Amino acid sequence: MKIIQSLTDYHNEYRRSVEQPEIFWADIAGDFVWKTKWSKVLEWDFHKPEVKWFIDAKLNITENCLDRHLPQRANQTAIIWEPNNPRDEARHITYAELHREVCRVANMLKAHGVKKGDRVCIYMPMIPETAYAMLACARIGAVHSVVFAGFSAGSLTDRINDAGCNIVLTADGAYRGDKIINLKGIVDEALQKCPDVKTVLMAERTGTKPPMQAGRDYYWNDELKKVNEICPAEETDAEDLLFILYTSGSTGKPKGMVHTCAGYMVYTNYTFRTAFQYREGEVYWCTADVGWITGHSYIIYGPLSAGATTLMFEGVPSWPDWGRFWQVVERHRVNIFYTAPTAIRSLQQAPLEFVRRHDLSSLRVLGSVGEPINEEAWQWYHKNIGKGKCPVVDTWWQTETGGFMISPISDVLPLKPAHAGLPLPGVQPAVMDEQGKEITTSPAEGRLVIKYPWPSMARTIYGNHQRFKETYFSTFPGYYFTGDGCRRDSDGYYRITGRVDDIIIVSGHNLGTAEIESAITEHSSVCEAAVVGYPHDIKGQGIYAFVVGYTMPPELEQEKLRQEIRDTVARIIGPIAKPDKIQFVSGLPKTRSGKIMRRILRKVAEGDTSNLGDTTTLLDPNVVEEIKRGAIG
Ligand code: 7RM
Repeated sequence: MKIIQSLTDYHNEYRRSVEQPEIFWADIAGDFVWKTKWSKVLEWDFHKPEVKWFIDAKLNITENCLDRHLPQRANQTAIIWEPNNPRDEARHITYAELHREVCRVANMLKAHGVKKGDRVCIYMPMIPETAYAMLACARIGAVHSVVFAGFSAGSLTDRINDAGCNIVLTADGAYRGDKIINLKGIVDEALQKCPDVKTVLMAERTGTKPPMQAGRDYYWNDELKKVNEICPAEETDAEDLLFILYTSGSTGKPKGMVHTCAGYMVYTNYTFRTAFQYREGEVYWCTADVGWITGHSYIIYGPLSAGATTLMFEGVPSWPDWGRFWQVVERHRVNIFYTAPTAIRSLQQAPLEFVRRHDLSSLRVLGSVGEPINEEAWQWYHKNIGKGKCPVVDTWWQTETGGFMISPISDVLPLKPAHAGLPLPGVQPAVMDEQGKEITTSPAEGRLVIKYPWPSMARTIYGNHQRFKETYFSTFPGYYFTGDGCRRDSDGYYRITGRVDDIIIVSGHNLGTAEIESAITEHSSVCEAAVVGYPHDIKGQGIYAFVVGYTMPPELEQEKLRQEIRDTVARIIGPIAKPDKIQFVSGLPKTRSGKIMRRILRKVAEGDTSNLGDTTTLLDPNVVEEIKRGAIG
């Protein structure tokens, strides 16, 4: 494969990828280990929708992440694991060790009856066992469904049942700064409503000795002792499921996005190497949790398939103090550092002394992901962390896209602060106007769609292809709709402006407002709720809830009720979804047909009530006055 090294390379490669996409991707795919090559590169139809890449090819992704590296890099570090507590020692796991551990865990799964195609739920902290677990599933052709360990028991129940998992991998507890989270306790609670789960394998991290249910729960290390370390890689089809990963929807329950083996492997590898210009021997650190797509694609699969050294960090940026990230960069001589704008903004608030104290001279590239990065944060990051020398690679992509779509290419494409930039080769974005027509001139502003398939796109929503079609392929028939708005300038650079649907991004986490509303109404005093996002200095967006009680709570009881509502949401979804602001109202602004006018609520939440637009279609315009009066600033 050709790695782009100049602006000319980029333009040539981009042109080739659009004019001859199949040849372009076949070239790139040629560098991997296949058990059988493809008979055809691509079949697609965005109307059905159906997309297949590398048809009839057989492979195992772990052979590409592990076995093929052994001849040259058995003793190179594959994973640097930095524990939560800076006083504890980091671990360096070589490719040989990683290979061995993955094979052992794979054999342990087999011993517990896991077969090709089975779904395995992984609810684990940021420890090496979690990486082994994901790769072990892939090794035997099982499908992992990683659930972020910050989700509540209820969210875990839903995800386990939706994916039809009958085994859960977990740990006794998780460290997060100075806190211990009782993961096994959450699993126990979740499993009360998961009749199909027969087995729980529990790694020990915190040594908290939670109760174990005989016949169901097993200690990871005991089970591991019973198996050997030889595990041939199962042959999977290019289009077999590699994993399911849930993401919030603008309505209804979270969607289990399905990713398949070959296209995902080829694309995450290509984009990792291209956007960051990864160089042999470099240390790369992505601060995401493996429970999100960023962790899947750019802590595990992309870097490992590229033979990189990837750092996995168990801790948080703020503990023991705000210098923790920079201490890790210094300690491991990190060359590529990839984080989220929300983290950058909170680090920016801490005294600069925390940055200055550490030697950051190893840094070569900085990355950003998860939400639009505001210009101020971009400048701070570039100046204080990158010392003005490191390009900021602002990667725009989604759980659904599997890998980077629009992104700067380190040192190759001229940077524009706060712009994701140009599409990577193979990606054909377009901007649609209000009427659903493509705007072919620049500058342009509208909704961002993708016109042509790329290898790592999600293939469906697990168990609900109809919803997949409705969510992504119906707004603009024949196009993949991203749900994002964007602007394209006269140089063709894209700037993503944010979601245009009812998804809000809070500290880089996608949350469906409908899901939060439904959690709030679980509180016995709440009759109805509407949730919108509002600009928040650190989190990007904050959560503003308008709540209608069965009776209006008296002033003195409101704070207590707010706390109860927050607790309810934390219990049902997880602490990340707790509303920042809760305003009690006697009614919501609704149209005559009963639709909540969110536009008005958004304005109120943003603190801009000067012009609420047309309110004449409201059933009861008086509620607007009341809402304006009670707005929480
Ligand atoms: C990777 C990830 C997807 C949504 C997406 C956007 C927003 C992500 C950027 C961004 C502007 C970016 N997957 N988003 N990256 N917006 N610039 N560089 O975050 O499924 O969790 O979220 O995140 O709105 O649609 S995700």
